[in-house]
Amino acid sequence: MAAPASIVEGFERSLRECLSPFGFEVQPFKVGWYNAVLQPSLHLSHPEDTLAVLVLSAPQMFEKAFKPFLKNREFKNIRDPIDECVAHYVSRAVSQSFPAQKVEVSYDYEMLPNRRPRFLAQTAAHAAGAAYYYQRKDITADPWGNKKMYGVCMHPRYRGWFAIRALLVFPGVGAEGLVQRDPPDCVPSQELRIELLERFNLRWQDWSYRDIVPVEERYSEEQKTYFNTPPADRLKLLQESGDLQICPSY
Ligand code: B12
Repeated sequence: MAAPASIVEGFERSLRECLSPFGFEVQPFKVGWYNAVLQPSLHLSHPEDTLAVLVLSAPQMFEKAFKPFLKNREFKNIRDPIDECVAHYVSRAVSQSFPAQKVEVSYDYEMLPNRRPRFLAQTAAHAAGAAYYYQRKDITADPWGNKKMYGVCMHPRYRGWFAIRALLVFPGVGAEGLVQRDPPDCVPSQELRIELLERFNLRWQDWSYRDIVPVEERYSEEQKTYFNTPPADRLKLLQESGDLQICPSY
């Protein structure tokens, strides 16, 4: 069913109002834009005009959402604290904004039974116009031979200092009024694209791929320390900094 442009704008506005104070960005798009670049086995099984919204985390998410989320909370069966935090804010935004609307929510870390991701976050970011996805095939003469080189998205403001967190699909809501725009190409030269893919694949731990071009905002030192800590030690780090109380039964 085609929804008037004002309804789609209203959906986007309510989500933005719920999520942007916590350091998230939302970007609406049509399922068909995503499906158009993928083989049928990877398609989202909805009509091409169906409204979808991509949720990204900006650098401030750590301070605005994650740290307050941890305070006064006791964890029992904790998985990944960041994943739990994102799921908390996204599901609350969905239930507050759309109490009577069916919304399918997928997170970046969720896998299907065939071990494929539930959605390809980078392809969605590019198709939605949110962040340019630089792939090996965008480079005319690459120097890598048979080596597997993964692609990387660059955000127009945060460059590499962001993550793609969730996909919302609104079954039955048509978004005919949306117009597809290319994401800004902030790494236009071949030399820089080669350097970007090398940094992302060969030394992503030094963070330098995120700064390949000048950036407005980065992760704080505290956030970098958190992500530099092996996942198994992160709970201990949060406890030591006083940000998290662990439930004694854990
Ligand atoms: C599995 C996975 C990994 C695996 C494998 C990586 C891979 N790309 O396959 C491993 C463990 C190695 C990994 C590592 C990392 N990862 Co990882 N990973 C993922 C995950 C969960 C799925 C990626 C995947 O399987 N893709 C499947 C492959 C086949 O897709 P593809 O290569 O893009 O191919 C498709 C496109 O080419 C498309 N296509 C074809 N033609 C066209 C044309 C156009 C125009 C477009 C847009 C698309 C398109 O069709 C192909 C499929 O048929 C995603 C989250 C997600 N849900 O997507 C995060 C993700 C890609 N990882 C991410 C990151 C940051 C990392 C790490 C830096 C570690 C970290 N988390 O900090 C490292 C860096 C890589 C490295 N050097 O090791 C980020 C990337 C963010 C960004 N700016 O791009 C993501 C998006 C997670 C997130 N929450 O933001 N990762």
